[in-house]
Amino acid sequence: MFDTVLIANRGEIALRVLRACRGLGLRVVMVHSEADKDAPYLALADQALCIGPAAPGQSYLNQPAILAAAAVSGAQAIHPGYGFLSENAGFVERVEQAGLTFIGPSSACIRVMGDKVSAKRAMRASGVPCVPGPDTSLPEDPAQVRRLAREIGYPVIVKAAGGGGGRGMRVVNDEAELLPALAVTREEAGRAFGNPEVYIEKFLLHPRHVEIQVLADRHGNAVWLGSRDCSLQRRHQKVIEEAPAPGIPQELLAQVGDSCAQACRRIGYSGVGTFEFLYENEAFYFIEMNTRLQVEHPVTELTSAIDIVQQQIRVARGEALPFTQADIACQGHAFECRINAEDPRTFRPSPGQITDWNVPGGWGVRVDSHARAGYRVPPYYDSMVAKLIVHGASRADALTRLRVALDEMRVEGIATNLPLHRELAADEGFVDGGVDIHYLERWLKERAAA
Ligand code: MV4
Repeated sequence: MFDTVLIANRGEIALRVLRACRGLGLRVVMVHSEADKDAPYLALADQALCIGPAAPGQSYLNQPAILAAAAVSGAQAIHPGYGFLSENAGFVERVEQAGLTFIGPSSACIRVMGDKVSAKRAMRASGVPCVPGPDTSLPEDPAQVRRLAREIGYPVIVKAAGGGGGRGMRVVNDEAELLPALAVTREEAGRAFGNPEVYIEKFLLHPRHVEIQVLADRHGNAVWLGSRDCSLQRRHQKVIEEAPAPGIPQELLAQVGDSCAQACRRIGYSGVGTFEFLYENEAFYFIEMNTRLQVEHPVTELTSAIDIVQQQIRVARGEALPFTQADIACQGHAFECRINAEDPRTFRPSPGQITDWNVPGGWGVRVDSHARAGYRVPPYYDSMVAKLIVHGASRADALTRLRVALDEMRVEGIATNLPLHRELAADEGFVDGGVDIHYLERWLKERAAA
């Protein structure tokens, strides 16, 4: 059993995980790059160790340095946060082989889900509804490929098995485009992921991005904690998330949620996880599973009243889940705005020193952030400086609270996307709920033209 956790991440999630560790009476070792040496949250750790230069490849992705930091500090467990090494099966294997606990699923489960073809096969076999298309990678034979695409019906999408999160995919509108698209995607995938395997699916034109949060222990228990809608995104970067996904029939959601929990039991999954679905015409289509804690987990925490990070650590310690599906009741509605250090119109990153920092508060308002006045946002990492999360009894209540909180929040010294969030919180389409994955990019284009 571990009593010391090494946090192999930075920024708001490093602080979020530290707080969860403290709540469980655990010691905390933080690792950091040279660029983060003055980060205020490091002072809260029992020990802080520098693991390399600013470049992520030499620090937060530096596996030997992180394993050495665990060895010298006596940490017996590693929390990866999100991004960086959180879904790296090779790293998790090394952690396991070193006799340490990885706070997350087994390397075997991460490996299955990392290959999007094997993930789809496992999910379809477990009764999770998937996008129409084979759950095998494409054969070499052009005639066979053409037949498969014709069976699905155009448009189809070619995706790399090693891709995910929007990398390595190409839409194919008709048969003439099929083989060229296939060749290019294969070539790119081989270079980018070291795996040239590709697969095809029906391309859905106007879906929403709806996801299901799951939590599973190491004793075969698994639950789902409700839905989130993350459709409001630009270039695969989510901007605002909410829980639950609005306007979805409760019985349908329960059916899909139960299929996710069942799939976890079937594959021996443990830890937290997210099933990503496309949702179109009142139907769910599985696309990918994320085997990590997600940025947007707080909206689920506020609606489920479950501390997801604490539960993640507890199940890694071998504890059984303290509740069953029948105990879980989602209450009210929550939104999360990702506050980024970026120009609100051009989206260019805007690192630098924060001169003034005023965050909102009050009932139903939560701010997860590692920043403060005087903090210098480094240019080397993602530009998120805070998450503003609000909860209300209804979607309308939560939206009102979101507007009030956004008006209160002030960040000076760097540009942020707060103006964009304020505009979106007043936008009719967003206020109505249920916009599709293309809504924000369309909205930005129209606004730029006006
Ligand atoms: C799709 C799709 C339409 N049809 N698959 C993009 C990210 C990756 N997770 C999967 N993605 C998509 N897969 C089929 N069969 C449209 C997208 C997609 C998308 C999905 C979720 C959120 C934003 C998106 C933006 C563009 C495309």
